[in-house]
Amino acid sequence: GPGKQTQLREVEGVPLQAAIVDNWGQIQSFEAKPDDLLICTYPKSGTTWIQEIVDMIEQNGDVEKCQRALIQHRHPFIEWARPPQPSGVEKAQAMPSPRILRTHLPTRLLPPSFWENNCKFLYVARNVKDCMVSYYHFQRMNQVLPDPGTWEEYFETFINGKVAWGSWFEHVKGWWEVKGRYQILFLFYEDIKKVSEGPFTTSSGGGQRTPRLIEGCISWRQGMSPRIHSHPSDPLHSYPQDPKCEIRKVAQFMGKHLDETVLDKIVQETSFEKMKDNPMINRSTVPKSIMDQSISPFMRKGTVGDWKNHFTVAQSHRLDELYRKKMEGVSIDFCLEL
Ligand code: PPS
Repeated sequence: GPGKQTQLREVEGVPLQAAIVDNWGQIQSFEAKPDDLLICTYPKSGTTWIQEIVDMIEQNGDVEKCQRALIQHRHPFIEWARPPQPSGVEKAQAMPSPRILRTHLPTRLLPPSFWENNCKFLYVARNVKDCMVSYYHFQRMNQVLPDPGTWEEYFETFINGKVAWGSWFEHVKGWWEVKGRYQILFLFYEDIKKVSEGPFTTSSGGGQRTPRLIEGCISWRQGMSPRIHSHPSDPLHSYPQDPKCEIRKVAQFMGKHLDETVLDKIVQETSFEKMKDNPMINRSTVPKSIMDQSISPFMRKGTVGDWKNHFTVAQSHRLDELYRKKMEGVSIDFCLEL
């Protein structure tokens, strides 16, 4: 609530929790290894979801093995710090290779050794409006992040990048721009969501997926689809009508070949409904003094388009304008067929 003792501090203009800033030297000197896979997200963009998908792939669909630890402990969170507990860096150092790690850091704050070692990066982006809504509710319930204030107040804070881990625009843009130079699989929450909702409907039957342009968020999906950057010889090029498409891409990126039955199982086990009831995922063991889930559950709604229940028409237009401005000049090939 409003009594929360939680001030963010800035590193190069990016607000972060104070404990992270206090540990900044250790974070920046983190030694990545060439076989590390780093899960990268802006907060509330599907981190937990992709973590469970990645773990299910890693464990060949063995649900019991995925129950071995709380999800927040399975993949060390690089910048995490809460003394006297071991930091994210220390947890990663104690982990055997090949390691799967995670971060919310924007590209310019990433420990340089990740670039130097040409690590694999798995990035998940989510529509800015839904992301804002999710973050707002998260800050209401999370007692170690600042109180969000009213929705109107939060809107300003968020668009000004004054939330923990900074600007959504800078984050997505930064990771998108390094895409061609590093091993990055760039995914979208909305695409993975299509997966768990079952088979796609086709508009033309001509092998095209239904346009996934999100109404009211004009620039979002245009041109940002990974498909347009693939080469015809790339097995992912055809973008088949396949509900397991995104999960298969992740497996392929991880160098894993899984049977169709295993992929089907992963689709089922990583649905919002399943994950919401999974005590190793839903943060039910986190004390109320850190997350008060009576205010808003960690596994809140898991839908696309909840922003329509929060944004005024004016706010939506303002954000569309801002989106155009902020994302202008980004070297994205616009996908005109959408
Ligand atoms: S965090 O705290 O930054 O790690 O949060 P993160 O996991 O990135 O994002 C939380 C939002 O992702 C939703 N979520 C899911 N959606 C669909 N399917 C599955 N399986 C799933 N798992 C998590 C979660 O509900 C949060 O979104 P909102 O909109 O708040 O419900």
